[in-house]
Amino acid sequence: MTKLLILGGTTEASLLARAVAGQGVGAVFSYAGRVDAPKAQPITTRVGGFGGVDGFANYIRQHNITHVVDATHPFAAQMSWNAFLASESVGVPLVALTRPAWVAQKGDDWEHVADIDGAVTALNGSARRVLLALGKQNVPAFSAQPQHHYVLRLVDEPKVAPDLPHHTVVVSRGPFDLAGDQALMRKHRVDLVVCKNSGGVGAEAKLVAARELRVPVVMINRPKVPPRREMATIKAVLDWAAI
Ligand code: 3Y8
Ligand code: NAP
Repeated sequence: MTKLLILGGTTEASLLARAVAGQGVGAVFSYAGRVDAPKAQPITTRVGGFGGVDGFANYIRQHNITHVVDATHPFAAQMSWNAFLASESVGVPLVALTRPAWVAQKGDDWEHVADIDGAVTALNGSARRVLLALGKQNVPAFSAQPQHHYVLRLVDEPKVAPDLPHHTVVVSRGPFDLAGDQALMRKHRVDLVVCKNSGGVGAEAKLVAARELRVPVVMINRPKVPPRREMATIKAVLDWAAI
């Protein structure tokens, strides 16, 4: 009896959940619980951590999971490593539903950095107007560069005011579109974008807007993920799980 566990939090994960719903197979969608009101899914949904590798292994045993689909964001590396190690130890097959990294195109002005610290260092120098599209967890690191005016795009209204002397909070959840991101960057006179190389379409609009407005981008490269089987399409995942 097939029972899928989908590790979610991305556009692709939601599309997979929609494709699986109504197919007569067991399926559970999992969120970390990072935002106040995660998007509703058409299948059973759980919210919150599993409790590390052991917690994950116990979960898939206790809930008779037969297939794990890691459809988390490319930067959710800890979750991906935990799921990979736990699934291996329990002997349950796992695939990752991934999306290719973005590649700079003609007209792009990108500086690649290895991680958040690299992005902070890249902001050395005189005051700029920086669109920080990284979510709330990564904002504190930028207090090391207080000279800039930051436009902080966040999913939820911050409970505590960000520790940045000059900032504007924009509460907005993606997926984002070009017109909206062009308007945002014009309204706030953004002259630098800092973002993660997330790939996919839900966060891409700011890169197209930056290209058109000739705004440079500090692009944070992806962290290392486990050597798991990866698939790029929902059909490939459904075929793999024989759904
Ligand atoms: C809780 C669940 C769907 C999924 C939609 C995608 C697209 C819109 C773009 C910018 C970049 C950012 C951020 C972003 C995008 C999609 C996708 C994506 C980037 C939700 C969601 C959850 C999260 C968690 C959140 C992080 C944050 C990252 C905001 C739902 C809306 C910056 C990543 O406030 C916080 O603490 C936010 C935390 C993890 C990165 C971070 O490290 O802070 N995502 N985002 C998931 C959970 O609890 O398990 O409500 O939909 C999902 C989506 N966010 O079904 O349509 O596919 O990636 N999410 C980044 O890419 O850089 C915004 O602003 O331009
Ligand atoms: P992370 O750093 O890789 O994971 C930290 C811990 O959060 C994990 O060890 C696990 O806790 C828990 N966790 C993460 N994803 C989970 C999930 N889908 N279901 C249950 N528990 C989960 O993760 P993150 O970067 O904070 O991402 C959290 C969520 O936001 C994920 O769903 C991810 O897809 C989504 N997201 C992240 C980003 C991003 O930029 N990181 C962007 C868009 C969406 P335990 O160890 O207790 O099991």
